[in-house]
Amino acid sequence: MEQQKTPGWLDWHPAPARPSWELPAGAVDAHCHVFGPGAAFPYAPERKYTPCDASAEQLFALRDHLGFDRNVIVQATCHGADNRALVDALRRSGGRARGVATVRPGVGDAELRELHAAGVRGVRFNFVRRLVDVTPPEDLRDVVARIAPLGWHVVLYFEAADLAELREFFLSIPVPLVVDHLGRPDVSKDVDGPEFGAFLDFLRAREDIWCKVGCPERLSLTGPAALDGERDAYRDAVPFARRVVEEFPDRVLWGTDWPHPNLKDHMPDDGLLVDFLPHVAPTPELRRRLLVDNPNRLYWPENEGS
Ligand code: 0GY
Repeated sequence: MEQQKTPGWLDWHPAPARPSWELPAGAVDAHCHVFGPGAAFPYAPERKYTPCDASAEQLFALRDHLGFDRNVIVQATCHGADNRALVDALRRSGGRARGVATVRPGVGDAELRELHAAGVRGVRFNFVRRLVDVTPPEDLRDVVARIAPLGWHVVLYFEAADLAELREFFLSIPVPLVVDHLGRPDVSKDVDGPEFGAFLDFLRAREDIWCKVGCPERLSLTGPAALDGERDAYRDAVPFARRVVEEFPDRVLWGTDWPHPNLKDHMPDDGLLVDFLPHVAPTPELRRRLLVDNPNRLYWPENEGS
């Protein structure tokens, strides 16, 4: 049976611009998703939204159009812990995509080995209540114990206001951590204020905490939207991302977040999102680390030094 999209759902941009600058060779889109297609990979019964389809082929066409070499595909909550669409996309990528899965406590070693063989290198723990029923930390510790021997990391999705409560648990996780979307700061607040200061302190607490600095379209309150040729979009989000890139240049990652689940206001042009990047990583050196060196070190370490 066809699954109806959530009312008001915004579909991904059908004709993104080509970026106005050329990405460095080996650039990785380190945060993107596939949705279904629902007819082949039905959305999970426990999902909080039903998206439009966004297939692996469509993701790889965008990759080529924007000038990326590789993708890191993150399991979206609309697929729950059913990683079949993700695994299918990884297998179709010919080694040019790695994945971050969602698994349940008690996941078996055989399933983890199969995910690893497909290219999964991490699991995502989501603390955003509009997206998931949050799993208690003690159950997540069980997952960490199972993935640690595989050399995987944990991707954390949380909102800034929840960091104080979660910080101790996060710092007790004995594998590398990757924070989604700058820890979702409230960008109407001061970049030098206590809330973002607490986030920077968290990043300083361990040298194996990485941070994704994309998604200005989710964080910005002022716009303007990355549409119709706008090359100076989302100005209010810039200082937050730039602060992290400049202090932690060797552990930042960037991704398009295509196909942009749950945007309410507008659907950005992905080419213009790439054009936004030099605002947060202003030099070619910073951009090379952000787009090439860092994601390759984390997701394709076997290529290091080759
Ligand atoms: C993102 C952000 C969101 C959704 C998901 O897995 C998801 O459903 O990640 C969101 O709604 O903020 O990273 O795509």
